[in-house]
Amino acid sequence: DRTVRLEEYTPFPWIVGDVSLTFRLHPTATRVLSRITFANDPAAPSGPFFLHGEKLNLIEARIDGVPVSPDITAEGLTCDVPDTPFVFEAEVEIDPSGNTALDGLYMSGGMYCTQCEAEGFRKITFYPDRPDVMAPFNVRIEGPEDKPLPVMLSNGNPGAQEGNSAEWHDPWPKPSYLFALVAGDLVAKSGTFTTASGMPVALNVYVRPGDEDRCDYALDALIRSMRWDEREYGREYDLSVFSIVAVDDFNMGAMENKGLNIFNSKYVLASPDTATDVDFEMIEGIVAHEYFHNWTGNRVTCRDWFQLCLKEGLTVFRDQQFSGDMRSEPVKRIDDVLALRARQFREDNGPLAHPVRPESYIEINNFYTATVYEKGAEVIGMLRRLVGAEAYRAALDLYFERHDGQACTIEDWLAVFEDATGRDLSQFKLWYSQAGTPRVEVSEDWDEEAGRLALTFRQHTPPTPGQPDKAPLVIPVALGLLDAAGHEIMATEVVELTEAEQTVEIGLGTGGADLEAKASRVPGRPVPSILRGFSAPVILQRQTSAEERAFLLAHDTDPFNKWEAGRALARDVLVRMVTDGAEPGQQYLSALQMVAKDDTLDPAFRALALSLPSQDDLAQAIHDGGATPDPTAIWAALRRLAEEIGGTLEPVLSELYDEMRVPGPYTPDAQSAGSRALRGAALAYLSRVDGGSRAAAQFAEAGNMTERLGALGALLRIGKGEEELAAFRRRWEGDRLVMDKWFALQAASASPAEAHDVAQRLTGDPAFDWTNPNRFRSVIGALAGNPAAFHEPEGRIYRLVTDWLIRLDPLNPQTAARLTTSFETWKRFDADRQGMIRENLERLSAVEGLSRDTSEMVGRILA
Ligand code: DPP
Ligand code: ZN
Repeated sequence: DRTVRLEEYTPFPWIVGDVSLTFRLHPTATRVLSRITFANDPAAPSGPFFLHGEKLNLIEARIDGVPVSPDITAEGLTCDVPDTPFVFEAEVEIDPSGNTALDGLYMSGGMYCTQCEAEGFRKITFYPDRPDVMAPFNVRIEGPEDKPLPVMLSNGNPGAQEGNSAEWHDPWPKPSYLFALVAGDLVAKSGTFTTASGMPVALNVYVRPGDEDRCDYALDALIRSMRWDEREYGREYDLSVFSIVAVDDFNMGAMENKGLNIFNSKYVLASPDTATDVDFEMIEGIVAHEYFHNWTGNRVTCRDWFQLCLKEGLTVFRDQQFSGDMRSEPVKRIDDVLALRARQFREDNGPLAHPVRPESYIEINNFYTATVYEKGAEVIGMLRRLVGAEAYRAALDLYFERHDGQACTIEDWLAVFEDATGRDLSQFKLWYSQAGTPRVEVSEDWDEEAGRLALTFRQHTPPTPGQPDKAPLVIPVALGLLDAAGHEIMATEVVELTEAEQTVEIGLGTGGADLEAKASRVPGRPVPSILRGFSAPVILQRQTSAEERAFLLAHDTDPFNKWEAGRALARDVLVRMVTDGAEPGQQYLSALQMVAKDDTLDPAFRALALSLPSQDDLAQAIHDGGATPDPTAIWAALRRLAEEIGGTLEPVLSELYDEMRVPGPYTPDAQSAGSRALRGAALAYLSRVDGGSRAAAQFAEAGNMTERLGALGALLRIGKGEEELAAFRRRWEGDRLVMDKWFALQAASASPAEAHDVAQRLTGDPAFDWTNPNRFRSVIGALAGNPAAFHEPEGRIYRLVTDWLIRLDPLNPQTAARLTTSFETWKRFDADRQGMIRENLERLSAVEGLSRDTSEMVGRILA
């Protein structure tokens, strides 16, 4: 049993003084020479001297200069060491070319690069590869003799760079997971930044030659992030250089290595012709995220991997704040909630549910999840809402002051808030240990005579694996009140739920209630707007009429709840269409039309209001309602409703389509992107009824990728676009990132009937380079993420996805394991589908030599 448990944490018995590494690069036989000083840590319990190390060929080890013969297992090395401080040296040989797992030192497109989080450093050399061991690093890189490498980088500040070698010194103590090395034929797009205290910083975005003209946006986003962190959090950068490197083969999005961030090229490279508005926005957010880690993650790091949310939840929260500031805050909030529901609620409601701070794991790479990241960010948002913006900032100042240079826990984090605010957070802490999405049921009681509205909240969190019983949580509920004429009579107030059941009284100018309406009103029952801004990551359950939803959609002053009302209307309509064969009602269509036409609303907001709930959302809603969702029926209902909207709203949509055209050269700013999003939404509906004429014309004329891809998607969804697909391919054949879109769009829009053919065609395409994670995800991930295709009734896509996971697992366990989550909702579906899925999961789990990553995931999904 390799289960690692939070309660079993023990500190490392030695203090690492400093670390010197020399890399003699060679594609198949790189030598790594290490020199590490160790001294007993008097504060830690003693234990055997163990260094992690995997797949290392040990050439020689020495202690204080004397050769030693350590015991070596698949996991690391042990040996006898003196009681006094000593120097450990090792020379190991590793094979970067043979490293297909993309973890440790590997090669991507001829360049050397690394990924060490969470436990990749142990594949580079023997080391206490755990985040609570922090040390300054000196690195020397020697290029291959026969083929000098123009660029050789590591963390920190540059030292001597001569001939075929480069030295780097990182003065800031760091854990090994933040180590990075990059070497290859790269070119930089450079800039400078002067910190608030006047320190100049050289900025570089390194890419492969030919990609130089696609770096401007990432560089600009970096500069804005640096400025923002100074202004909003008082955090300055701390080295003379900061670099970002784009790498084509990368398991994750990006990595915050100290001073040398390494990115999946998808999140760096962008030009109007090759990247969409969504790509630009993602690049801005991820550049910011990795930069913000410099303080929340690097200067203050995690004691152990159970504390992952300490850096990730906080850093996601910070990047969300940043993007909200750079763009539209309400639109960003809606986008974040959509993503939270799509990924985290889904996770929380299935076999993979786990707390924001998990208590055990077999493979830590399996816990880089939506729960740790996105729910982790929601928990920070709630904390900020509860203590207020000023106290939040004061607590953060204290956090940095108290814990700079330390490896911390959630207890340290909460203590800072308790000390800064005097608040007791013991009940709030349950958010970190209790899995599952709380349901909050609201009922209301209106007393016309007394002028009082009583809202009764009942909270309940359903059982999750290993946690049958749940305690009540602290839930901040932001509330507002509208009168019957739609005027706001009480602006947003936050009430704190702490009990299983709690009643809040709102007086309408009567005095003595918990909350008071402040403005005068027209007579009649007022309408509450509950959970404004999505003030807590819960499922609000409230019996309301379609009339009231339409009323809130029309009048709510809170943009989130305004959107939410429309979304709920659409969901109700669709659920009834699927389960009772109902027709889309006029009420919904008129409400939608009103929002679409309302030019006082931000186009980006209107685009979101026009979008329909996802297939997956509807499956969950139907399942919650006690029925078995039929994925094909859901797909058909969505198509039917889209046709109805296209037909009924044709005049409005067609006007919008013309009106939202963005003139002039493309710019990725939020306002233009919002107009294009609304125009794209209009086009998608119109294509349902115009035979695709507008989309075909738009495709032919498009001057940017957003419009080109939007048009192509609209065509594919109505079963057209064959010529356009071919033209797109001819134009972009040589461009990996654009070809990923070509693959993904087809996989994502395949209908149940086409799914098998499309899957065969795409996986048989010579350009399906499945060993590249982005390409694998753009085909297999996109098919599995298209519920209509994935669940086609004959189970052929289940089989195909499983076959590909079996093929990928021995090469790249991390990416294979990640994609098993496609199956996490399997218990929602009918017996036939469950049977077919079970068969495939069992087949996967029976594979001989299956990775630890994938077997842990399959085991949990089947449990
Ligand atoms: N620590 C990385 C990140 O989230 C993992 N990919 O930024
Ligand atoms: Zn992160």
